[in-house]
Amino acid sequence: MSQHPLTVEQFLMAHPPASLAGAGSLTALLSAIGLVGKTLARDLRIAGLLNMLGTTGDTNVQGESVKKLDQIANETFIEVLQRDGVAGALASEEMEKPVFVTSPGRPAPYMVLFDPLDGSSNTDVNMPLGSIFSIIAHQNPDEPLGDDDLLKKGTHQLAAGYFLFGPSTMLVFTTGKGVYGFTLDPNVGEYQLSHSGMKIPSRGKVYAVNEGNYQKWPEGTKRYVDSLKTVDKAAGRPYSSRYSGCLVADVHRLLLGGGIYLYPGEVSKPEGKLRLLYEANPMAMVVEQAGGRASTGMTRILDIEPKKLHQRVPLIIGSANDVQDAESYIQGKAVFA
Ligand code: FDP
Repeated sequence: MSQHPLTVEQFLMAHPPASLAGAGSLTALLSAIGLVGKTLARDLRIAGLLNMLGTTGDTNVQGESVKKLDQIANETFIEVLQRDGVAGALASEEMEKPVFVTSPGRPAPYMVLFDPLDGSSNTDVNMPLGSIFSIIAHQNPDEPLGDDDLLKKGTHQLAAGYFLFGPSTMLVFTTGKGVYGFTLDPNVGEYQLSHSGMKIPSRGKVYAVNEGNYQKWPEGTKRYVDSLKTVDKAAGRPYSSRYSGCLVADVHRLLLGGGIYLYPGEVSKPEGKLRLLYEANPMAMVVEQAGGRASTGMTRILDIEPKKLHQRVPLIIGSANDVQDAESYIQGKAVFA
C-alpha cells in the first residue's frame, strides 16, 4: 500500500460519481457524510466518559427504546447534512417523519436515508457499531419534496455505504462503480483508501444469524440453517457461526471473507425486523456492487417497491452462492438431506 493513500475527496476527484447538480455536489455530500462519521467516531471513543451510554427513556417510531447514542447520532446526521445545501430531504430510522431542507435559490438535488446507529444493543458494552446511508436523487429539484419522493426502489440509489466503528473507523461506499473502503487515520483526520475494489467471495464458511429465534422461523429457514451445520468436508461444512448483533459489522466480515447474514422473517412476523430503506437497500447495493447477492429469500431486495418509509423486510445477504442456497430452501426447492 502507498505511504500516502488517497483520501475520499482525492478518490472522488479521480473517480467522479455521476452527479446530478454539476460537478462536485455528490462529492460534497459524501464529504459531509464523512464528517458525520468522524464526529461519531470521536463521540463513541469516549462515550463512557461523557454520560452518553444508556437510554433516553423514549421509544422510537419502531417501538424500540432509544439509546442516548441513537439520539446523538441522529442529531449529528441532521445537523451536518442540513447545513450542507445539497440534501433536500433527510429520513432516519429514528424519526417518524423526514426532515425537508429548504434552501432558497439553491436546488437541493439529493435525499439521504440513514440508520444513524446500527447495532444499538452494542452501545453500552463497547462492541462494534455502524451507521448506514443511502443517497437517492430528487428528480426535479425545482419542485418541493414530499414523503412519497423518498419511496424509491433500491435500484434508484446513486450511492450507499456504511461506517464501521470498530478498532478502527471505516467508511465503505459505492457510487455504482465498485466498492471502496477507507480507514480513518485519526491523527491525520482523514479517511484513506485501504480496501480498493472490494469483492466478496462467491461462497464463504461463515453464517451470521440470531439463532435464538430458531423456533420462530418457517421450516425452509430452519432447514437451511440446519444444513450449514451438517458435516461435509468436501462442501466446506459445517460453517462457523459469527453474530455480532451489528448488521454492519457482520456484513463487513462477509465482504472480506464471504458467507451469509440472515435476519429472516418469522412465522408470526413475516416482514422480519430490518428496515428496507435505511438498512436493507444500502447494504444490498454495497454487497451487489462487490459481486454478492441480497434477497428476502423470495425477491431481490433492490427490486422491492417501497410502500412506506419505515417498511421492514427479511434480509438474506452475502456471498452469491450462499444466498442462492438459502433462497432454494426458503422457496421449498431444496430439501435437507
Ligand atoms: P439493533 O436493533 O441493535 O440496532 O438494525 C437492527 C439490528 O441491530 C442489526 O444491526 C442487528 O444485526 C440486529 O438488529 C440485531 O437484532 P437482534 O438483537 O434481534 O439479533
